[in-house]
Amino acid sequence: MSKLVHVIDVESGNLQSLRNAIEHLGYKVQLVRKPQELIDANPEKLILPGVGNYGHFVNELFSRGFEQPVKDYISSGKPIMGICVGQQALFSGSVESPLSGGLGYLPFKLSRFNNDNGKTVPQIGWNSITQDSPLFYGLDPYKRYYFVHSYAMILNPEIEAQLKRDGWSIAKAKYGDEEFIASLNKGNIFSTQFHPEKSGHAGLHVIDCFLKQTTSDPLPLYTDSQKKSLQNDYSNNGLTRRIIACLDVRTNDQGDLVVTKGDQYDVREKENGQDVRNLGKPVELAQKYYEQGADEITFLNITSFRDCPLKDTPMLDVLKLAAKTIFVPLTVGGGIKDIVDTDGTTVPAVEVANLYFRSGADKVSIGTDAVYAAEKFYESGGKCDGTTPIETISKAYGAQAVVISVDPKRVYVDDPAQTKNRCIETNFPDEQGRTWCWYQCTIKGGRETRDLGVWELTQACEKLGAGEVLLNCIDRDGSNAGYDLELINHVKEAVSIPVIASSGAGKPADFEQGFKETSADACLGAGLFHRGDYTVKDVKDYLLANGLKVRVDTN
Ligand code: 1PR
Repeated sequence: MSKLVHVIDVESGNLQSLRNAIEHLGYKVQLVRKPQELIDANPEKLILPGVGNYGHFVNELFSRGFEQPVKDYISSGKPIMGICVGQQALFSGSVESPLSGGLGYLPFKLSRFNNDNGKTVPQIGWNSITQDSPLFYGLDPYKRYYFVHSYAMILNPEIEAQLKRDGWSIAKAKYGDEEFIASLNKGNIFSTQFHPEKSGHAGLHVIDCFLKQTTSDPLPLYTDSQKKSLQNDYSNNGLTRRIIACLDVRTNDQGDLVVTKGDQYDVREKENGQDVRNLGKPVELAQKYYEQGADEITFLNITSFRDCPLKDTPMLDVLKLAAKTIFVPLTVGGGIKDIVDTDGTTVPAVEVANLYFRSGADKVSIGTDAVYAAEKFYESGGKCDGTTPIETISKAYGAQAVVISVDPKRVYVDDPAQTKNRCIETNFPDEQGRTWCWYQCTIKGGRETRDLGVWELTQACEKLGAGEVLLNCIDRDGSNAGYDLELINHVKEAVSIPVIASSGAGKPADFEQGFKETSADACLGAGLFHRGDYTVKDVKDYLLANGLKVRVDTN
């Protein structure tokens, strides 16, 4: 059997992770950037991966002349696998980009998920597939797969009946009250809406089955109690409770790249000559957390303001190495902005982000520049000119690739009229008994405060195209006192995109509280994992024992 896999690359996102996954399975990858290359190569197996905007992807595919060669390949009967927007491109269109037609193998249009009952859009997280007909290519209803998308082929009985008549087998998934197509199969065509290359061992197995053409693979023999704990109860719109391990990375005084961790953002030891705390090596720790079951890994370059030629940024190597063996989403933050490189060239933020995506990142997180963008948004009367990093990166790679990282501090006031920013009435008054407070945004890792509240910031950034909020809290950072639940509820009210709770988790019960007392979409921990107080698995076991579904990924 040929060990060469051809992958169509129309330069619309991160293909490095897919390449890593295929290579991990023992195959070689040949990227195909021109239609003639596809014709000349006459591949044995072809993958059509896509991320980001539907119109952008199909327009790239068509304008580069891929339509006919891909159709000819499909007619030849050789296996093809579409991934995410690569699956969507098989349909005739999407309401996301009404002017762009797809390949037309299925005569339906994709639509956007609804926001009903507080459901966040995009769907970001780990969902399961339902089994009401035989499954294919190693899909397993007791496993979880990583979905990240706002548009989907939403199902109804008529569409299902027509698909059946047309000979399509489908695997369905359910997000909130909407059922959609998670995977498709007909003859040599196979596709997934989820990202198998980011779905841990479960996803690697699906890719492996496609590459080996194992169309039907028997399910593992689960015991009844395993089935009970693994099966979806649809309590959280179908998604498991997402646990993120975060690594704050910087160079220490000896010049080594280390994972560090602060208390209220101060990362220096209180004794021992005030050294930068060294908690381990970034790639080793990330790998460890992946094996413990982390659903996502976030790397933050916390000294991004230091000058260094962009191509030598140490985080690029960290990502390249981490992405080789870690098959869950990777986020990178710190220094995602327009920069003037050390040789004087100006590099726009979208190119900085592109370098990270090409190195294996799935999302970039923007801190300081998100604050500047929101300030510009309000100064210009509630709009921007399309040039802020949030806008440029979101347009090129999709909202799901843009996280904003917020570093707020609580500020008490006697009266809400004392600030233009939105206040909350807190259950935790300050020493002076004041019960009104707002959350002030900071920049440069908490070094500078701005006259902008977290409510105002997150609303502006959502409008500009951010897809997710990483919500830190300087007051709680490193405190082990649990999350600031009032802050999380405040931001959840402000936006409809997913919100990641961060800062303060010191024990598994803090994660439970984060999920049960707020509608946080994910909970992040740092210090408790780095110090070895608890593993990610400890946290997940605790959540499961307390009635919250988590992803369990076994090899
Ligand atoms: O402004 O776009 O260059 O991004 C800089 C990024 O670096 C921002 O995301 C900012 O949050 C982060 N950052 C800057 N300085 C620090 C610091 O700690 N001195 N770290 C810093 C932020 C917060 C979380 C931490 C949680 C959980 N660290 O990453 O992981 O608070 O900690 P815990 O579980 O131990 O309580 P830009």
